[in-house]
Amino acid sequence: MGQFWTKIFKHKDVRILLLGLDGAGKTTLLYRLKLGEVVTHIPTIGFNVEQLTYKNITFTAWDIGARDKMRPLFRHYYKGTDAVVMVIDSSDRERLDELYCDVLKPALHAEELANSVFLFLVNKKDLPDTMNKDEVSIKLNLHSVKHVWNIIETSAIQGDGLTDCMDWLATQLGSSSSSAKKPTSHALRRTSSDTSPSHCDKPTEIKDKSAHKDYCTRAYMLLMLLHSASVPPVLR
Ligand code: G3D
Ligand code: MG
Repeated sequence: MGQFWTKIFKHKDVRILLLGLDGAGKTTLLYRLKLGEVVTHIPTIGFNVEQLTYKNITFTAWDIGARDKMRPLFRHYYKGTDAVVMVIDSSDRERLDELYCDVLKPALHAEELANSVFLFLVNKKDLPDTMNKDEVSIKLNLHSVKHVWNIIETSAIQGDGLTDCMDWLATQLGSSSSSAKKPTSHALRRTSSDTSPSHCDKPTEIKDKSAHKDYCTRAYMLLMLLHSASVPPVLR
């Protein structure tokens, strides 16, 4: 019986890359998955790497330190990655823009990650007044992502949502090698403004807000002009 199942479900090794801003909960997540407990640690300098086995799959998870000086080094860890797990602090609305420009956009445009699946974790959901997955999807414009992707709300501290994460990864990566999947032309498509990470277009939702503000300013100025034109010069 044991041999039968081993033959049916061949053992697989997959490589997972944990990305996100510093403080999002990557290291907490890694050790919660590995050891089933929260480990007190200092901010990651360099990287942590751990292996965990789930449903006949050995996940080698790389957790890369994400302080801003480290971020240009992320790309050195891209090669051979089957899944990117992007950890997002749901209590930190202020830094979504930074996450998009420094971490998400470079990863989505990297040729080495064109065949990788992306799992977005909306972490720290145990805290009050946090963003939910719909808000994060809209703000990061995830619906335009051409990779296979999913978004799950988690609490690395309490362990909520982590089984769903592992199940989704096991389903995506377990059956056939993700590196056997053909890259989509969309995943590799670049526009001229995309070629340099220093030219970061904000996500649509954030862009729309500034466009709206611009529109309001122009409308207000036009009204003022019309108003001043309609007042007889003698009264001005
Ligand atoms: P990083 O590896 O992405 O840089 P860490 O992030 O794992 O070091 O976590 C940064 C801080 O966030 C840690 O707190 C950690 O305990 C906390 N944290 C991680 N995940 C969660 C979560 O799901 N819920 C809550 N409430 N906190 C979380 P400290 O205080 O050690 O800085
Ligand atoms: Mg860390």
